[in-house]
Amino acid sequence: MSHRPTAGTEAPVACDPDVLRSDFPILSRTVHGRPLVYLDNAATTQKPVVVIEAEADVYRRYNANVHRAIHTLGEEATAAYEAARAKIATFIGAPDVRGVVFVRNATEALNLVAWAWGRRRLRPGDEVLLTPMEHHSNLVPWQLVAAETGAKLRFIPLLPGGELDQGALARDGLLNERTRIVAVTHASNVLGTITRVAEICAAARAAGALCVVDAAQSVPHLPLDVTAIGCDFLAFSGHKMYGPLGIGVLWGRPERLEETEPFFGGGEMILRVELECSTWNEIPYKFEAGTPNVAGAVGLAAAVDYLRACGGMEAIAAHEARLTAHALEVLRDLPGVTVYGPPAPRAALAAFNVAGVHPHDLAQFLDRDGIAVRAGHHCAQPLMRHLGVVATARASFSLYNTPAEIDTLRDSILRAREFFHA
Ligand code: 7TS
Repeated sequence: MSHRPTAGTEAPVACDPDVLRSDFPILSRTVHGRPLVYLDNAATTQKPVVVIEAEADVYRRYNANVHRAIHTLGEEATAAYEAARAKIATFIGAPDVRGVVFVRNATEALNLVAWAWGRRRLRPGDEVLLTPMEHHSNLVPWQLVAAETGAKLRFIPLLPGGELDQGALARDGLLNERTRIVAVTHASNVLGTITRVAEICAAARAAGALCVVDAAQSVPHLPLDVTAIGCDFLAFSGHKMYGPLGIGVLWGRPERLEETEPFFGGGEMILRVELECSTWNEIPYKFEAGTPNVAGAVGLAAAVDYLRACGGMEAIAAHEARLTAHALEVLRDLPGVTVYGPPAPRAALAAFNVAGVHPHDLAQFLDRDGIAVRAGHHCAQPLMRHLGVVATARASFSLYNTPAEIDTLRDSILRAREFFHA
């Protein structure tokens, strides 16, 4: 009997990487003659065969444009696309499927909010509250919109250990009558800091501000419920949660989406078009101009099924918490290694530096051993400056990683230290 979970399996299985690994064809390849140790999951995760097949199946059996065709293929494609939307709504605890807008990725979702809501509504003197640990995709769009509108960016400070100083919201008057938007990451892609977003959203709402959550690093790893969080908008990418590249989600509270103007104009987002003006389709279609990534959405729905079949997000989070604890212990024990970020609870990643070895050199050395980590500024340059470094290495984990892989990483780092005479 196969222990491999299949999409839609009713009885959940525990998240056991030794069993699940065989669902990921890429994990059996070698790199430079070594078994691949893939520890760059915060950049993108690998895809289980059920996701690859679900996407291919669209092209094999029912590829057609959606919401346009009367023919059978068109109807099947539309049904699968809308079923994917409903599945994702359930997965993130959204009571109303109309809140799920398909986009390309978290970056597009955040830009949509910044441009379509922010640019239209922000006025000179209004404030947008962010954190210094935002990924550039939840920072640069707000900089652009602030420059256009005269709004001001302010930042919730970090504590020395890497936690967010949420007390500063009230204590330092950061959240005040001028605050229109609070946009924060749920989980930092560098520090691993988990933000207490429900608390921030409650405070933002009480102050009359909108709350935007960048959930790119939390949706793939933690149980998450938009209703419990109480945000207005939430953004994430399919490719970081075992789904295809090029599909992502903006979830919006339906009343917020209703009041938001479209971002792109084009096919399917309209109700009626005159030569001089148009009216808009209902949400979420108002935000889905042009032919969408149908196969991507269907693949993402298969990824959601797969996460459930792997035991669900509680089991996955527990497995990844054990892995992260092991990694932190192992890395902190190594001579000359600095690990960044707070203690648990934290996201399933560890950014670190090895004294005397540039992170790019380290990543290249590790790659020769078949180990994939990321090195660089992780699209968080202000955070690098805050940490006083130009770059770090980062190992990031997922449901298919094992403690043995972290031990392989440790051994390779030790060899790198010798090689570089560090
Ligand atoms: N927000 C966070 C917190 C992220 O970590 C990332 C990507 C994004 C937004 C943007 O996601 P995208 O899918 O739109 O590109 N983070 C990373 C990373 O840490 N390494 O590569 C991409």
